[in-house]
Amino acid sequence: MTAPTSALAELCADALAALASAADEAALEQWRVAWLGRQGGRVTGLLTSIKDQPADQKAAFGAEANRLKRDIEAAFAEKHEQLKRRTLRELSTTEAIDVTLPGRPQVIGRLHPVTQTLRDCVKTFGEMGFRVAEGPEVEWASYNFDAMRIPEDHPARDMWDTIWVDKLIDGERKMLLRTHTSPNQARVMERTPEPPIRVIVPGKCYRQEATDATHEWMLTQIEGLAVDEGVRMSDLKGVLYDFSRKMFGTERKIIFHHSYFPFVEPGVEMALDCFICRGEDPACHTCHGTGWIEILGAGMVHPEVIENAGYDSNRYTGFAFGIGVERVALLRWGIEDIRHFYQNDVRFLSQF
Ligand code: FA5
Repeated sequence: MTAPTSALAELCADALAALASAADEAALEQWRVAWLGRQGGRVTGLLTSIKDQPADQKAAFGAEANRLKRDIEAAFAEKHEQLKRRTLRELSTTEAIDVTLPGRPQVIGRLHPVTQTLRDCVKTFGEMGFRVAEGPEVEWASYNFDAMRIPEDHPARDMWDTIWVDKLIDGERKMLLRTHTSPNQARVMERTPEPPIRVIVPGKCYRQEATDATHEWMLTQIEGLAVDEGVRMSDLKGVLYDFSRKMFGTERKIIFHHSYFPFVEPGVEMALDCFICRGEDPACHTCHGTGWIEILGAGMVHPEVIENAGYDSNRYTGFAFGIGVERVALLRWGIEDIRHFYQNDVRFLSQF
């Protein structure tokens, strides 16, 4: 740096001393405003004072002041570089990526166990020639009940505690969350001019249930319907045995009980042996001490339901079944309580 004289030399020394003590970029900025700032910067002031110098000294003072300004600016630029390099050095230790660390695992989702079971059931029936149809979850009472031979005030309506859609039509509540998939028997027949029919209808159903180990208020069912000439009860049993063997293997015990559903005659329930107590604990809360866990209701389609579809019930007969998919999932994996399925606990769900 050139050696400035007297007052200029002093000012230069002060500027450089202050610059040397700027410890970080914020302090450096403060220094820049104080010394080189356009408004009130001390070096800037020095330059504007050239015009006030006596005429014979103006040129020398001006030359000296400009040289000094260039020196100070150069010192500032160097300090700025220094601080920037130091900041980068610090960041390279605090913010560095350690490429030797193992990566964070990506959590990959999977199908819910009830969905897995549903798909396996659908596949099994598909292999037996059943095609899949769908029906609405919000259903008309006329399909859910009347078409299924459950007229208003019939005690059979009390079998299901219905969740009504709170909407009045002609002063009456006529829509509900379907209590079973059976209304689709009527829906499928209605849109099929003539049998044969071999169809399954999977979907959610809703009931106002006091929940327990085998009852939820939302459940998944698969309705099955086959209508043709000469369809017999033995066909129904054959299909259900085949389904059970494929889903549960050949070792499980299966039982048919007589049961009542207004839309079939005769009606049955099919159950599997209780995997928790094997029928040996009268206090078992999964099978309620019966030794059996019911998975489906079934039977021969009532001739009146066949006739309502416009088919001749002397010519056509059919069977129908309604499987509880959550129950199938319980039995398949030995889960002791159906309520685990919908509590959304990933520790439970990730096991399947
Ligand atoms: C019915 O829903 C009839 N629609 C079944 C049917 C279809 C009979 C065709 C005849 C012909 P049920 O209410 O029993 O029947 O239910 C059928 C199956 O759904 C039961 O065997 C059970 O596996 C399952 N299920 C019923 N209620 C619940 C519930 N609250 N929680 C879980 N699963 C249930």
